[in-house]
Amino acid sequence: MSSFDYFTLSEEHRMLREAVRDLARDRIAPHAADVDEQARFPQEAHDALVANDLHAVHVPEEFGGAGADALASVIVIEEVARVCASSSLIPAVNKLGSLPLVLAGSEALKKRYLAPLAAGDAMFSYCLSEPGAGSDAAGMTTRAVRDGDHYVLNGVKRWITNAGVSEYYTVMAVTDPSRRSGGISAFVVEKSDPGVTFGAPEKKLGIKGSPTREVYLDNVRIPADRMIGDEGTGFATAMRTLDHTRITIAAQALGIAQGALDHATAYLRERKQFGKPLADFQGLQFMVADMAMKISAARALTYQAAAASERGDADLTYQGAAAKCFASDVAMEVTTDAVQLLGGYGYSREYPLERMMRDAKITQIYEGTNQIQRVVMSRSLLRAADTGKRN
Ligand code: COS
Repeated sequence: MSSFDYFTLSEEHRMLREAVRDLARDRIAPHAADVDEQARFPQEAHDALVANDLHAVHVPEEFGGAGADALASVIVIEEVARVCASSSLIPAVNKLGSLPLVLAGSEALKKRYLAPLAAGDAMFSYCLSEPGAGSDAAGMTTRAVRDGDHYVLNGVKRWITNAGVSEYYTVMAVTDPSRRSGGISAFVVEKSDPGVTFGAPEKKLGIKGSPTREVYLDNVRIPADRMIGDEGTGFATAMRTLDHTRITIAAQALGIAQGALDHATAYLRERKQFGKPLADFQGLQFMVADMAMKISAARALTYQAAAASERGDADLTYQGAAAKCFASDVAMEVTTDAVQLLGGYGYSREYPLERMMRDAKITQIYEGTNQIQRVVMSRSLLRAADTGKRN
């Protein structure tokens, strides 16, 4: 990393980066290959992140958290993803799952659920997608029916990251089927609530250390005060959450890409062919130059979006989508090129590049496919043009 990359970072952010980088190198990287190979939860990373208060830095101080800003979350996720993408989903999904609460929950609900998260006693997952509702999130069918002081939830949520490991779940469900997005509400569901069960772990191409399962809600009866915000506001809360957390996926993509570039440049300096290091071949020099240039652009966009998230800028929807879309495309390109640069060694599971390439792919898909990001960006831009203001 050049000094230019530090240009906009405060002393505090720079120190955070150094601390996470050291932790990732010493406590997370040594297990990354095994976590992937065994498709097992990265418990060592979890424990190291919790011990150093890096598992959910976004939780406000009043609820026992570090109260760190959006750029701090980005830095943590980027540095962890640089060595192990699966492990970076611990801080990323803790933020995704709990942000609806931070944005729209009652004080009582926040106190009850954010404190255990901040203490490292519980993780949070986010349940929006369903078997029949992926990109069309408002097409969900999970129902929440009021029954006195309770709601009764029934349905299936799919592709839920860290399901089964997390204690808490933010669940979006239909409370008024006569309306589309305006009939959706958000709830906190606990793993121990009777009627909550989990499917078998999905067999995935990458991020194998991060468990992805279905969540089954079978007559799950929860107190009505577990609703996040007012009835009918759940979809807007879910979308507002994604505006902030798509930036964490950009950070993850950025970290994966940087990790791949680091390995590739080290390899080019060491590996000799035709009597000289690969680093002396101009064709390969141009490849690493392009990779680094794209990473620098992705980092600038991601950090800028983090600043927009922190300030709550009017164009955050656009910025979050742009950062996620661009950085994830960069991660896919850079990791593919890194595999190419290492040749057979890039393709071998003895080396980390093929894992990074597999891990990069998901960043173009989750928290909204990159096609959906383009829908989000263009709507935001064209709506702004309609009303004559920049949105
Ligand atoms: N912030 C606040 N409110 C928002 C919002 C945002 N970013 N985006 C949408 N809304 C509100 C809209 O204002 C609208 O409210 P009104 O009906 O009161 O005007 C409502 O939500 C519905 O919005 P819209 O009409 O745009 O919804 P669509 O069904 O057309 O869907 C997309 C919009 C496609 C953008 C949305 O479904 C989406 O993001 N899909 C991808 C979901 C996703 O990322 N899934 C990954 C799972 S999480 S790992």
